[in-house]
Amino acid sequence: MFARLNMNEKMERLIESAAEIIAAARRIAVLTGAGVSAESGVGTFRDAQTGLWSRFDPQQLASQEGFAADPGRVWRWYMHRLEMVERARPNPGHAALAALEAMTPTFTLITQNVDDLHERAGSRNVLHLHGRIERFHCNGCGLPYTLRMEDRDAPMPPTCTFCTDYIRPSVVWFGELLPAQELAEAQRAAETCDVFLVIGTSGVVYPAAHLPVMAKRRAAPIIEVNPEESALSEMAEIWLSGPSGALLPRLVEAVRLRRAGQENPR
Ligand code: BV8
Ligand code: ZN
Repeated sequence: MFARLNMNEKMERLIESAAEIIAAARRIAVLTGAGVSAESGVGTFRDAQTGLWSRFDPQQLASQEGFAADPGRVWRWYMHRLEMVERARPNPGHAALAALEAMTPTFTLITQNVDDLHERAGSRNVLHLHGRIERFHCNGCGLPYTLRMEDRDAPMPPTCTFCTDYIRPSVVWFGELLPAQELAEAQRAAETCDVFLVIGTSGVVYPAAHLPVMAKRRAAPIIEVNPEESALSEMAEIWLSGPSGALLPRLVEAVRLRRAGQENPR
């Protein structure tokens, strides 16, 4: 009787049910958000606003309007976050997703995160829908820019040698289009997957948050890992409520055991 089980036994049961679905899947799509990097010490997008940044709205800072209004403030915010990312190490959740990719014929990791922790954990096929914080280009002419040491604690962004406009991080700001190639590949994964995993995202930013809806519409089961309820939880077949750094390794180990069992049936 499920109700009589204690919390850990319940979680064990849910992990087993999720592992059964994932072990049977040939094509897996995953959408990650800032929550998957939280245990690496990279503040999630909405609570990256710790300390002196707490009084600013990230949605304002991550926009052309915010950059035009105060380029220095936006530049310093990104240098602060870039330093957090560079100091961070991938956590067991990132490693578990890389291990799952290695044991799955068709695996697409779609991330809203602008950090490189999935790559540093060994993930190979990563689609960055919102760009990369460690890359830069000119806000005016698009010329790529290589960050110099002196830029990191400069009060203002560097300027473009070609058109003199400000340099900005190569991330997608609110109101800006997502990279067409990555978005198309992510949509194809959502349209063809056998299971869609949603890890560590509040599910409020579009069009990324629409991807699990596309999978759900074709009856692909959605499995969510998040300590809090998100905007996507009610469409999830299974919601593993807890931190991804702790739950993903347990989930992937359960999948590995099932897959091994499938290969050499007793
Ligand atoms: C666009 C880069 C077309 C910058 C970011 C419908 C269609 C199209 C657009 C819209 C639409 N409706 C509204 C819009 C506008 C807007 C939007 O979605 N607004 C929302 C807020 C309503 N979308 C856009 O502007 C997009 N552009 O569509 O262009 C267009 C063009 C012109 C005119 C009109 C349309 C661009 C969106 C991209 C914005 N850029 N980031 C940067 O990072 O600095 S988005 C930003 O939010 C981050 O990338 C972040 O990844 C993303 C989503 O946040 P989450 O990752 O979910 O993080 P969050 O903090 O919210 O949540 C963390 C979660 O982790 C929580 O659930 C928490 O419980 C969980 N958690 C915590 N700890 C753990 C954990 N989980 C697991 N383990 C843990 N340990
Ligand atoms: Zn330029």
